[in-house]
Amino acid sequence: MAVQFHLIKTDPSSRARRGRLYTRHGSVETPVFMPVGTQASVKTMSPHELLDIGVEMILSNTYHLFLRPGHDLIREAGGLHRFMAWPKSVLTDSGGFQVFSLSPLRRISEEGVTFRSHLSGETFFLSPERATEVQNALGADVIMAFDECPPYPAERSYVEESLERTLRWARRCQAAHRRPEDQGLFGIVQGGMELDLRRHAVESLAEMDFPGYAVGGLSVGEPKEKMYDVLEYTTELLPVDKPRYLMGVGAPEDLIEGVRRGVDMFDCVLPTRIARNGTVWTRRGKLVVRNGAYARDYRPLDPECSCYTCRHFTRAYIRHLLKADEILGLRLTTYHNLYFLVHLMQDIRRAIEEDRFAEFRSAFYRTFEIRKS
Ligand code: PRF
Ligand code: ZN
Repeated sequence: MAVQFHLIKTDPSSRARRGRLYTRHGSVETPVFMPVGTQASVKTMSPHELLDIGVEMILSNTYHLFLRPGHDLIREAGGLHRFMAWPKSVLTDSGGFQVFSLSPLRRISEEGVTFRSHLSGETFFLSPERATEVQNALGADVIMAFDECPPYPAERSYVEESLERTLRWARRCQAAHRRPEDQGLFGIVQGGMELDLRRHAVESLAEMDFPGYAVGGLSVGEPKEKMYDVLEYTTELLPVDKPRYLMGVGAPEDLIEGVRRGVDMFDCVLPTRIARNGTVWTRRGKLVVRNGAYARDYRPLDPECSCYTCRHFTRAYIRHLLKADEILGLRLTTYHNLYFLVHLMQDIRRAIEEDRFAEFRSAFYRTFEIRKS
């Protein structure tokens, strides 16, 4: 079996779960946050640094690696793990979502998606079979079904039509999968904000018996309360013995709300992307270290953080690096943000183990200020 999931315990006061995912590249403690390495690199971080932070699994993208350097090259190099010298687990997203968010021109049919590369302008085609073949060549431990994520808002009739196609595509991915013994193929629940369609998606995918299930189509511009409601409804219906993965969600408060609703895995570009804009998370909320207010602030980014960045450098120094376009500035903020999320998940896991997740959540909100950005 490619991936196995063990549910260790469930929190008595919420739907939070403590588990462990086993892959060919080791075990992953869940709930887990997976940093994003879109182009076979977590921007600015070496594998050594990721290991030092405590990262156990990363995400990479089929869309980008298919276009450059190409999956044949990565297979020839010995697969994605060896190519990028990452010894732990990897998950690849299937490309459907990236085609829709990045490609300047795309046409969708029953067969698949024709699109223009955002790099060269050349025309390419991805289908369930093609996306699965590419992911088989890349060799990630977990691979994703090829899906369509409808925009928000969308007409119910479109969401319905799109979901039926995504469900047919899920079956085609399963049929095309050539490495079920060492790669786990996860199904993706779509259905927009329509609860009955979400139920239909879960029931259809559960029948296909995937080793894990992702909740897609959320965090696409809908209000947070709506996302939480649709997520809660969806996770309630998913098989309890399989891992649940909430795609593309990673703000600290969303990790807590996702875990509370039974999510085991998350990924998001947010920590690494905002870090490169000079924004970091602290126990008190967001801090824009690029701001003039920190020019003479000789405290660490987060005085309560014990990461390498916070043990050695001041806000004033990091601000200077960012203003002077020194690469080290990007590296130090990225390191801190990833450490912050990875350790938030460690704290969440311990709280679940000790039956105090509800208290942990309340304590988090007492100090973490959420502002509209
Ligand atoms: N589908 C896929 N990847 C995704 C999403 C999705 O719906 C999302 C939505 N938040 C992020 N990444 N395949
Ligand atoms: Zn820190």
